[in-house]
Amino acid sequence: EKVHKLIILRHGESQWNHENKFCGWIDIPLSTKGKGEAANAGKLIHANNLDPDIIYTSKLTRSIDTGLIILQYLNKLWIDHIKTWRLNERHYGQFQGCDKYEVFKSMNFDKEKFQYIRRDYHGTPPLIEGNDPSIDERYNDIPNKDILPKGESLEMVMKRLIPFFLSEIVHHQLIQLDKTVLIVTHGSIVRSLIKYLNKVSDDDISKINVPTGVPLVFEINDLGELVRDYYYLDPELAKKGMEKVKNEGLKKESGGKL
Ligand code: DG2
Repeated sequence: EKVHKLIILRHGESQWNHENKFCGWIDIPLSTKGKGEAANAGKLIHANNLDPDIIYTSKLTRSIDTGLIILQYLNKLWIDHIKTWRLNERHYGQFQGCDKYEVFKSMNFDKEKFQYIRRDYHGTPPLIEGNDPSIDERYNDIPNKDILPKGESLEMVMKRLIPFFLSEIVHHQLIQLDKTVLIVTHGSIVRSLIKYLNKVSDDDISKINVPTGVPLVFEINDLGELVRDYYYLDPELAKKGMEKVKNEGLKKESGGKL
């Protein structure tokens, strides 16, 4: 049986991950730590003899930059690079730019309500009304801007992501062209891809958190199915990162100013 390798990761820590702020479609760069995490991801990919033929990123700098740092490490900056809004982070609506702890506070410290918005399959942030400054000229190639979101649940993310992922990445690049594909994207996109490929239920997906900068590998057959469980290239590091992400916003202390 032919096995196709798909490497997926969330970008390294962004400046706003560091400062505990909801980012979504706002274009915030990597932190210094995030750049280090990206280089480490390159090292892990190289050490595991994985050799991407093509890279997909979102249209956001933190994902693009992580991808380029990895390719630089692999000496493969020359491979094809596709940037698409379909791999953009979940749009966080009116929470974009807000401090996570402040949002938690505005919910009267109701942990369930806060985690519902962050992690439930159906949890939707309040939508942006009127002009959305995070939708700028980088999306000018999209003929009908009305298809772009104003705030999304994970369910909404999957509707705009999975058909593209299946036809373009799985069936075309991985299976038909037999390429090893590297996808550098965001937390909610990695959760969506795990949910889809591993057939995780709507309830169980709320428990899955994705660390920054640790590559996951999916081995896929000619039918587009997983041939074994997906795995993190550094499971220990991934576990630490997941715990950190899970508890974000619940405490006032943070890496930056509030
Ligand atoms: C984070 C996710 O996404 O935040 O939009 O702030 O860093 O992967 O682009 P990133 C954001 P949480 O849902 O984990 O709070």
